[in-house]
Amino acid sequence: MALNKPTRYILLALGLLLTLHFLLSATHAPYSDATSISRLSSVWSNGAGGSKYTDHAVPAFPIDSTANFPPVGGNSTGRRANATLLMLARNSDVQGAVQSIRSIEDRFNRDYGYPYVFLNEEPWTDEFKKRISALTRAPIEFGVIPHDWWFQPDWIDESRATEGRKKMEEQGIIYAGSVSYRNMCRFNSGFFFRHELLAKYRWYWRIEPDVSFHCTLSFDPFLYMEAQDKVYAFTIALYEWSATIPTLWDTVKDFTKKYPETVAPDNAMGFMSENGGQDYNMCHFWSNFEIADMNFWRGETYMKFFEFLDKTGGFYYERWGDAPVHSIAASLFLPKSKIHFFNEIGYEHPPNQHCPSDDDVWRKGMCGCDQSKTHDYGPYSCQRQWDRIFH
Ligand SMILES: Nc1nc2c(ncn2[C@@H]2O[C@H](COP(=O)(O)OP(=O)(O)OP(=O)(O)O)[C@@H](O)[C@H]2O)c(=O)[nH]1
Ligand SMILES: *[C@@H]1O[C@H](CO)[C@@H](O)[C@H](O)[C@H]1NC(C)=O
Ligand SMILES: *[C@@H]1O[C@H](CO)[C@@H](O)[C@H](O)[C@H]1NC(C)=O
Ligand SMILES: [Mg+2]
Repeated sequence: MALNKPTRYILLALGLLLTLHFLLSATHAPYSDATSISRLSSVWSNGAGGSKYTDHAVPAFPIDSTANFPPVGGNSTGRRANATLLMLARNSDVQGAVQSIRSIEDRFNRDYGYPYVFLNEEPWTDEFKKRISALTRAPIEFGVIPHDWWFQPDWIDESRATEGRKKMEEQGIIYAGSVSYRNMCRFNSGFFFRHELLAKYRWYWRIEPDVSFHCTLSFDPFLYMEAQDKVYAFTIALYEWSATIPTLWDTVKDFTKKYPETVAPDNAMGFMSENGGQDYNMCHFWSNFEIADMNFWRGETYMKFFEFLDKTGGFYYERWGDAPVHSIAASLFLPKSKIHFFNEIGYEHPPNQHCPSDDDVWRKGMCGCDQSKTHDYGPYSCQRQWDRIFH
C-alpha cells in the first residue's frame, strides 16, 4: 500500500526523533537514566523479568551489600557488614512502617546505608513502595512470600485447629482467634531466612511497623556482632503467655532427647528454666527486635528443630510464637556467650521499651526516652534471669 505524502513526512520526522533519542541514550548516561523504560517501570511496578517472589522497586542503587553506596558516613569505619534491615508488613501497615523507617534512619542508617528488604504475603501496592522509597537513599527490595511458606498447610486438621482457637478465645488471649497471626509466627520461625531476597545476606535486623529507636548509635551493631562472634541479640526479655504454648516445652524436650548432640555446652538454659530444664519459665527474647545471623537459622540444627516443631501442628493447634521458638533455640543450641544484650539501643515497641538506665550511655546516645519507663527490671521482665546466668 502506498503512503500518501503527509504520512510519509510524519513517519520520517518520527524516525529522526527516535534516532536522536537512541543517540542521546547511548552517549548521555543521565539522559538515559532518566528516561529508560526499565527504570521508569521498575520503580512502581512488579519487576519485569524478575523472579516470581521479587516485587522489584527503586533500583536507585545496585543491590550489592558490600559495595560502598551510598557512602558510609558519620562515625563509622566505612565498611558495611553483609547485612540487611528487614520488615514484614501488610500494605495497610504503611503509616507505621514509615514511622519505623524514619526512626531507624535518623538514629542509625542514614550514616550507614544498609539495604532494606520488605516482605509480604500479598503484592505490594504502589502506594506502600512510594511512601517507603521517599524515606531513604539506601537500596530497597520488596518481596512476596511463597504461598506455602505463609498459609496453613493442608495437613493441619482444621477442626482441631478451630477447636484450639475457640478454647484460647475463651481464655481471652490476644490473637487467640487469628489464623493470620499464626501464619506470621510460623513464617518468622521457619521461613523468612530462606527467602530469595535474603539469601545474599548473613545478618538481619528485624524491624516492625510502629516501633521507635530512641538513641543515636555511635557504632555499627552488625560489625559488633561479627567482631565479637555473636549470633543473636535482643533488647527486651519478658514472659510468654503460657496458654499460647501448652505443649511447646515438652516438644522441645522430645527433640533434645532424640538429638542430644544439638545442645551446646555452656548454653543459656539457666535463662529459661528454674529447675535445670524440667520446666520452662516462659522467659524469651522479644523478637519484634532481633539482630541475628541467619546462618544459624539456616544451619542443620535449627532446620531440624523447626521441622520437628512444625510437624506437631503446634503453630496452629496452639499459638506458638516465633519469639519463644527463636529464644529457646538460641538458648539451647548456642553457647550463652554468643547471645548479646544491646544496652545502647533504645527501642520501643508499644507497650514496652528499653531505655539505657546508665546516664553515660543515655547521654552519649542522645536518647529521647524516659529512663524511668525502661522495661529492664519491671514486673514482666526476664532481665534478671538473663543476668543471673553470667554470675
Ligand atoms: N504481611 C503480613 N504481615 C503481618 C501479618 N500479620 C502480622 N504481620 C507483621 O508481622 C509482624 C508482627 O505482627 P504484629 O501485628 O506487630 O504482632 P505483635 O508485635 O505480636 O503484636 P502488636 O504489634 O502488639 O499488635 C509485624 O511486622 C507485622 O507487620 C499479615 O497478616 N501479613
Ligand atoms: C553474605 O552472606 C551470604 C550468606 O552467608 C553469602 O551467601 C554471601 O556470599 C555473603 N556475601 C558476601 C559478599 O560475603
Ligand atoms: C566513634 O567511634 C569510636 C570507635 O568506634 C568511639 O570510641 C567513639 O566514641 C565514637 N564517637 C562518637 C561521637 O560517638
Ligand atoms: Mg508488633
